[in-house]
Amino acid sequence: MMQLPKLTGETAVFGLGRSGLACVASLVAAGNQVVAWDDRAAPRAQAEKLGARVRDLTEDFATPTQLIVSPGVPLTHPAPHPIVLAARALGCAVLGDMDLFSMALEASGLRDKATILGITGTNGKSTTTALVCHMLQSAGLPVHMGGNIGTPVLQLPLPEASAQNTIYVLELSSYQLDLNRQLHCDIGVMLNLTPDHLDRHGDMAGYARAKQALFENGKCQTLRVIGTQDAPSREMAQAHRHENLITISSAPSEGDIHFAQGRLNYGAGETLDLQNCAALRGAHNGQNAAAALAIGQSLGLSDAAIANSFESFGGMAHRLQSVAHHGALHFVNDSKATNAEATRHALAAFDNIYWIAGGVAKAGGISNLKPQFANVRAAYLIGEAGEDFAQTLTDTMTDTMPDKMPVAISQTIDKAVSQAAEQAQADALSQATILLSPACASFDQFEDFEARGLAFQAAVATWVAAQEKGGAA
Ligand code: UMA
Repeated sequence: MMQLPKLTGETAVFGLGRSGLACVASLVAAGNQVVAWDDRAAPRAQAEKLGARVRDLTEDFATPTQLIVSPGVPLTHPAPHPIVLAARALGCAVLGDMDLFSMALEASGLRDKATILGITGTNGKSTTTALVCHMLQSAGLPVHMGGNIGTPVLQLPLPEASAQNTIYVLELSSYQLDLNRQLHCDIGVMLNLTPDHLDRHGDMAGYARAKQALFENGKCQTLRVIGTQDAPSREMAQAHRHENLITISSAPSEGDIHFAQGRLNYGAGETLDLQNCAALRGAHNGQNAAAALAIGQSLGLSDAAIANSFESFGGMAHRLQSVAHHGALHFVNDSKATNAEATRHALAAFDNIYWIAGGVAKAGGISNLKPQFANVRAAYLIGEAGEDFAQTLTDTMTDTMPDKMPVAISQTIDKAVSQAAEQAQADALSQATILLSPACASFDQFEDFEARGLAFQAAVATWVAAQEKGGAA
C-alpha cells in the first residue's frame, strides 16, 4: 500500500470501487479524517471497516478540504456529477488517485527514485502496458504495474530509497487523465485515438483534450511516444515534434518506428522480427511493440534483450487470447474488444472467422468494419445489439459480398459458441477461428468484459469436453 502524507482537514472519497477503497485504505493509514460514500451499500460497509466514516455526501456534503472521486464519476459530460458541483461551489479540490500517488511520491522525498511511464490510447494500452512491464522485468529492473489495467495505483509500494530507480508502468484511461492535475509522468505513450467514451467527454475534441493532458504543461520530459495512424494522434505528434518525440505506426514507412511484414523497422535500416512472438499477432500489436521498443531503448536496454522479451511475452487475458484448439478449430477470446475499432484488429488478424459479437453497442455500431467482413464466414450475435448488428451484416452482404454469410441471433454466449463451433466443424475447413470479439460493452449480460470472457472460456471448455467424450455439446 502506498504511504500517503497527512492532508489538512477532512478528505471525502466518493465512489468506493477498487480505486476508491484503495484511496480510503491509504488515507486512513496516514491518519487522515476520511468520510466516504458510494450509492451501493456493500462498498460503504467495506469503507467503514477500513476506518472511514460513512456519510451520504450527495445529501450532506459539508466542508471537506478535498474530494477524491472515482475515475468513472463525470466531471463535465453528460453533466457534472452533483457532488463535483458541490465541491466546486465550495472551492474544494476535486482529485483522483493519480493525484494522491503524486502527493505520496513528493512527500516521501523519493520522486527522483521513481521513473513513471504513462500509457494511453483508445486501444492497445493494456497490452502495451503489460508488454512494457514484462520487458523491464525480464531485464531485471524493479517494476510495478498499475492504473486502469486493474491494480489501483495506491496499492503499489513507494520506491526503494537504496535501489536503482523503481519504474512505475501505468495504464492511464481518458477518465484518469481528465481527473489528474498533479501527476507528471517521465515517459508518455499515446497509441491511437478513435471514437470512444464520447458520452463522458462530449465529443472527439473533448476526448482528445483528455488524452493530451498526458503531455501538457511540460509533462513527459524524458520521452513522448505517439502513434501516427489517425488524424487526432498525428495532430498531437505534430504539436510535440520538437520535444523528445518518437512516432510509431503499424503502417509501412510511417513513423520513426513502424511495422511492416512482421517486422519493426527503425533507426538506420535496423529491424526487429516479431514473427516468433505468438502474443503479438497482427499489425496493431506491431504498433504496441513499437511503443515498447522506444521505451526499452530509452531506458538503455539492448535490442537483443528487448527482442527476447517480446518472444517470451505471454499476452493478456481477454485480448486475442488463444483459449483452446479442437481439431482444425482455434478458439480465441477477445472480450476486451468493447468497441468496433478494437474488433477491427481482431477481424484483420485471422481468416475463416466464426464471429461472436454483440452486447451494448457504441455509437456507429459495426458499420465501419465492412472492409474486414470478408474474413468472416458466419456471425453469431448476442445481447442487446443482436438485431442491429444482424441488419448491418445483412445490408453489407447484399452490397459487397458474393456469398451470403450466415448470421444467427444466438442471444447467449453459450448458444453462440455451440452454434459457431458446430458450423465450423460442418464446413470442414483446414483451419477456422471461433472468435469472441464483441465490439460492444458487456453490461447488458455480464458484470464486465472479464466475466464475459470467462463465460466464453467456460462455454468453449464445455463444448470441447463434449466433443472429446464423443457426445453432442
Ligand atoms: N459510483 C457511485 N455513484 C456514481 C458513480 C459511481 O456510487 O454516480 C460508485 C460505483 O457504485 C462504484 C464506484 O463508484 O462502486 C466506481 O467503481 P468503478 O468500477 O467505476 O471504479 P473502480 O473499481 O475504482 O475502477 C477504476 C477504473 N474504472 C473506471 O474507470 C470506470 C478501472 O478501469 C481501473 O482498473 C481501476 O479503477 C483501478 O485503477 C476499468 C475500466 O472500465 C478497467 N476503465 C475504462 C476503460 O478501460 O474503458 C475507462
